[in-house]
Amino acid sequence: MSLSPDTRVAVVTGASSGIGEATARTLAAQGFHVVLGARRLDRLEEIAAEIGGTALELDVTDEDSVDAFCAVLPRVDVLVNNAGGAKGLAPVLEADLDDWRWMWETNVLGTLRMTKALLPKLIESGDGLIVTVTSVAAFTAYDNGSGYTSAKHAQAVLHRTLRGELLGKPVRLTEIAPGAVETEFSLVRFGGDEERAAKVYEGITPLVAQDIAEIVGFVASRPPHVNLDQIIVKPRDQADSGRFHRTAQS
Ligand code: 8X3
Repeated sequence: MSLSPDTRVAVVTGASSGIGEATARTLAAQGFHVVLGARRLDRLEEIAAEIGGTALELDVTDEDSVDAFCAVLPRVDVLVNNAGGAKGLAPVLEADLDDWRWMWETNVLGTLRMTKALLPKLIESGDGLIVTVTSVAAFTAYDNGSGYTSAKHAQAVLHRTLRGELLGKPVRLTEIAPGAVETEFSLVRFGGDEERAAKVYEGITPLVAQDIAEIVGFVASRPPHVNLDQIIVKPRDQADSGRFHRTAQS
């Protein structure tokens, strides 16, 4: 990857759709060279071509994949830890260990792997920024959601810990905790069941990926001394995880 030395580089994980894709587009429009990482390379390449970025295959659950991805980055100014998600909705008694493993691998260890690998470059940039997309599930526990809520709590605590550990270093840290955003999130959670996924957003006006991307863009365009620590963002129709005002559907 050959870039002019003053080109600022933003890395976005999970960039092939949803919040990741919208964030990649927003940061590119702000002048960053965006490196998009995800497993679906075809889709990633299309987006990268449209925004003048670079598409690189990335599986945040795989150490070798993370190493290969990070090795080719000449510099990193912004890291957006967006890869992750939920699988299943089950009481603890019926917890599916494979679903838990997937959620902890993607949300928690994925964020750890990427952050660990890129911290030296973020520090070296002189004004690094790490944005971690957690969830309202990082603040509450809800019935049948323990795999996801525990993973999001852990991911958030990892991110929040860095705020203290990096004091004195030129790196800012922002946690964005969205509520209901209509993306592939629920489709993944319910194993591709479109009807069940659509019900999550029925009768409400959910957030869309662009709403979150614009917040990342705002955060990334603040001057170096301004650190937005935590941003919780929900649809007006949502008071908390699982607590919505829904209008009746005809
Ligand atoms: C997902 C948030 O409110 O849709 O991260 O469960 S919510």
